[in-house]
Amino acid sequence: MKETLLQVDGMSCPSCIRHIDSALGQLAGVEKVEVKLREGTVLVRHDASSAPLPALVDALRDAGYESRPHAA
Ligand SMILES: [Cu+2]
Repeated sequence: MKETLLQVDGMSCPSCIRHIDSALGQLAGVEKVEVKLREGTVLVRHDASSAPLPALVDALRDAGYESRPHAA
């Protein structure tokens, strides 16, 4: 398992948390999703082989959110 911090654009309200939680949570290989609305970040605990970074980004894009790995 790997932890990836994503910077996600356009998260503005509590329903965004639910959308993002379900978009990522439905992927096989995602174990935990932690949305920080104020920071605009999402911490994802995931299996890097069954749910690699591009799969996370694609799932978020399908849900209407652009994202990228958070700059350290
Ligand atoms: Cu919202």
